[in-house]
Amino acid sequence: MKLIMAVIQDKDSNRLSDALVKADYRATKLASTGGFLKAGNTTFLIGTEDENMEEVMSIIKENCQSRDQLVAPISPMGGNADSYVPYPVEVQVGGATVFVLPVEQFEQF
Ligand code: 2BA
Ligand code: 2BA
Repeated sequence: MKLIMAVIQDKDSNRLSDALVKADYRATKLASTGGFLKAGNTTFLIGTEDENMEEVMSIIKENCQSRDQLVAPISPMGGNADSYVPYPVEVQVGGATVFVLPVEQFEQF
């Protein structure tokens, strides 16, 4: 068994959970925050058997898209003025950042 941890954009989270339920996969959604943008994102935990990995990965790929996002300039107040960027910078936020972990034990009580 594997545990898939997928960090995705909030905009894709309903679509992904609907697709997972439709394909009969179980998942847990956690509200999370990106360390860089400091904006909300969604982390999915999906526990599933090894043989389903490929299908789950393609469901994630199909339902999550990458987007460009503007990062607002950070005020130099109290910080280092040398690193101050006075204009918004665009970064590409990926559709999904996925980690796969082996599951040692799975119980439901
Ligand atoms: P349980 O199987 O006891 O699961 C309770 C909660 O535990 C789930 O909430 C989910 O957040 C998490 N969970 C369970 N299995 C998981 C896994 N393999 N990976 C990640 N998280 C897992 P919900 O998703 O709201 O489900 C509530 C109850 O609805 C479930 O109780 C189950 O009896 C039923 N259920 C969930 N998904 C289903 C599906 N695709 N088809 C039929 N029944 C489903
Ligand atoms: P954030 O940390 O808010 O990052 C959003 C996007 O900003 C990233 O997209 C990347 O394009 C850019 N970025 C992040 N850190 C950067 C840095 N130090 N310098 C320059 N640009 C940077 P993604 O790479 O697609 O990541 C989307 C979200 O996935 C991240 O949101 C974070 O929550 C999570 N993530 C990505 N890589 C991770 C990792 N190795 N471990 C844990 N979480 C990760």
